[in-house]
Amino acid sequence: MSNILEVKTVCPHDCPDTCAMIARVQDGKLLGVRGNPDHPVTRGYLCCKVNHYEERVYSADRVLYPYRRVGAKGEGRFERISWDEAMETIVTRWKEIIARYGAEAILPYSYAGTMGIVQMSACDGRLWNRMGASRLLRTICSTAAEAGYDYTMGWSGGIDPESLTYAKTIIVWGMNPASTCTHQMAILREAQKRGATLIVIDPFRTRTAECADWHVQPEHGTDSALALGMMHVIFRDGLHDEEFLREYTVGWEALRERVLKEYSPERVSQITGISAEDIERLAVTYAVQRPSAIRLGYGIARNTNGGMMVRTITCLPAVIGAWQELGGGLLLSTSAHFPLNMKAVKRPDLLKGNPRAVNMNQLGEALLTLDSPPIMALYVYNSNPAAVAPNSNRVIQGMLREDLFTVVHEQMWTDTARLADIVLPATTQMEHMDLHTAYGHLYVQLNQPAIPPLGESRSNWEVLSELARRMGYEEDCFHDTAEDIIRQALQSDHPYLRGITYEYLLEHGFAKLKTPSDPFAPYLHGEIRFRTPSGKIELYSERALRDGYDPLPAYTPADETDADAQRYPLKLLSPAAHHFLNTSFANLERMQKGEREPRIWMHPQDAQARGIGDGDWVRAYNERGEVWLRAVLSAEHVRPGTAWSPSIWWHRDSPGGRGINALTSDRLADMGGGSTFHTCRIQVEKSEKPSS
Ligand SMILES: Nc1nc2c(c(=O)[nH]1)N[C@H]1C(S)=C(S)[C@@H](COP(=O)(O)OP(=O)(O)OC[C@H]3O[C@@H](n4cnc5c(=O)[nH]c(N)nc54)[C@H](O)[C@@H]3O)O[C@H]1N2
Ligand SMILES: Nc1nc2c(c(=O)[nH]1)N[C@H]1C(S)=C(S)[C@@H](COP(=O)(O)OP(=O)(O)OC[C@H]3O[C@@H](n4cnc5c(=O)[nH]c(N)nc54)[C@H](O)[C@@H]3O)O[C@H]1N2
Ligand SMILES: [Mo]
Repeated sequence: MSNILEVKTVCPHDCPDTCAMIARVQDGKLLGVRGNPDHPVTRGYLCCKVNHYEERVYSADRVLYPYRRVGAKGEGRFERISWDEAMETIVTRWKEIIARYGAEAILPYSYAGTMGIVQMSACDGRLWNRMGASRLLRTICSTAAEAGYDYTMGWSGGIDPESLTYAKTIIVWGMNPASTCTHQMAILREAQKRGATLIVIDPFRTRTAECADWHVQPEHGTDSALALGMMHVIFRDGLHDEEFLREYTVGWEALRERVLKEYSPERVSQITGISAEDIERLAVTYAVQRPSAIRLGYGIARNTNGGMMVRTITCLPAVIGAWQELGGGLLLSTSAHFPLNMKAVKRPDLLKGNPRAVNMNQLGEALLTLDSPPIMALYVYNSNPAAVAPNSNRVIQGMLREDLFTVVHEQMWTDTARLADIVLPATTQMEHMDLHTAYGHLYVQLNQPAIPPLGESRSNWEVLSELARRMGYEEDCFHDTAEDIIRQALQSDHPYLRGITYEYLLEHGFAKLKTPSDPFAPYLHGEIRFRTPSGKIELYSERALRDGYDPLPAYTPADETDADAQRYPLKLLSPAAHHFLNTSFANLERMQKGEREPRIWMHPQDAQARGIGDGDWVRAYNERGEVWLRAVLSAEHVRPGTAWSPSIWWHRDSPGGRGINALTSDRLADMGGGSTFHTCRIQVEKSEKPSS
């Protein structure tokens, strides 16, 4: 036993929990990981995905060496090359492309494969800023929600999840924490044990809904109406907090007038499918059984009306003055509370000029249609766009362009890596160093490497800083080590970071921000003004008006005009699968067993009308593509007209060779350039499963 080392690591994946892990290592081999019992949010356990991290680290799908494509594009035939040859090939091609088309012809594509300050943030900034490459708008996940929240609150800082145990009413709205962040779920369950009523608002009966005291199941995309109906009842019955509204908000009287006139429980019932009595009960519970908190997810925002839904829901706490109580308020994200020195990390000062921006939700379109200059080189890391971006067929068609030079830096032979010209091997979190903040708690954490890099793998920053040097960029920052970047990130006079140094984190692994209270209730202390132009919560927003939106919260139906509702009558939601993390983990046998098969939940009424029985294979299709899924029939889980498919299976592992995003649309949300995965129309028919 004595030669087993324990190393403090951090889960790097895109999840609010950002767990503190302890890796067990023997002779340079990872034996396993466990949750750090000292971390107040991780609490000594990990989710089902990360619990067997060694299976991911040593997966047969790992990319271990640099490769060059030898077959046709997308055929998947590669030969090993040296790092030196790979780097020279890339730099030579980039220089040619820059000379002929300009640097905007190069597009980096990345998201949150790791959320580290070094391996994500520094990598997303420095080189590409210096180069003047096309800027990637990283909009696939959170920007619609953040934009909606911002109109109301002026930024996105929410309450400390650890304060939720003080709440007596918690509404989990458009979020499925039992699957997407199990440690937030533990807090909600603790609150329930202390007497809180847990209400889940979701068109699907999720695992979270099954843990709730009450599942409110509205028609998909109608949540703004539901929130406005709640406000109607609250104002009508005098349950609003007039003192708070007068002091801290703008436009409350206009809002009151609107909801009293336009959003009666009867009308809202017609829109949402929730009975008027339930709307009344929901409103009264929320307003009276205090403190009241809302845990709002990003899932709900991935709709064509997602920004307005979030904008509207975010107005509710102000109406009842919920921000003034410990345990009250709203949590979308905590990430805005971390005062790291991100300018030093990302180096926006290196950017000269104003390169064009490409929305990552429209990658296929960009590759196929952008001109002056066209995209001639794509550099992918921390993401698997062939499978995660909407409208996959279009993305794949774009990546198959013969004249496009694609480099993919990956840990795994993903659908995207197989479409590359050059594939580079990436280290996992067990093999590199990083610093982490979180979007579901307030701890800063340091990840130390537990094992040496597998094969010839290298970290993102090692590769991108070397590419920068080989490009001839002479700035000092391209000589920084991971430790240098971490020290720069922590360099700040902000009181929240007092005592949180590199040395402290080396020893302790994590530290909670030194906020004025713990648990942190950001609007209880008077030192944070609301960050809107007026300094108040803007129920009426001049900014929204200027940007072309209704200045008041409103119900805007999901706009589904791109599909013929006759031909594609079913609404498809394809949110996070319990055992996968987007496409990460979806290649591992243990996780595939948990998820069983690509599946679609349907209402028995919709199935019967199509001759589909429980367990039948179906073909789901629209004008963008087709996928095969196993039908699960349930009258409790979905309303008639809606279908639900947990995502994201790899194309490689999907019958017919296409996963769910062959169906989803690359149309943008109403705000923030966000994705619209859940505004998707399909038709479904019974069909044999294709053999491939
Ligand atoms: N196991 C697992 N965990 C994950 C992920 C994963 O893929 N798997 N992904 C990670 C990432 S990147 C993110 S961003 C988060 C996302 O985590 P969540 O915010 O929980 O998002 P989703 O699970 O995508 O969607 C949540 C719910 O939104 C519902 N929804 C969709 N449209 C509407 C609507 O109009 N109204 C309402 N009320 N609900 C709606 C869906 O039915 C779904 O149950 O999870 C992270 N954690
Ligand atoms: N239908 C549907 N589609 C969705 C969603 C949905 O709910 N429904 N959710 C959307 C959301 S919320 C998001 S955030 C996106 C997520 O999209 P992505 O961020 O692309 O998420 P992953 O599928 O986890 O892919 C991350 C990839 O990064 C790689 N990686 C991890 N660490 C490193 C590293 O250190 N270096 C390098 N080079 N690579 C690394 C992993 O191996 C993995 O292949 O997907 C979106 N797509
Ligand atoms: Mo996400």
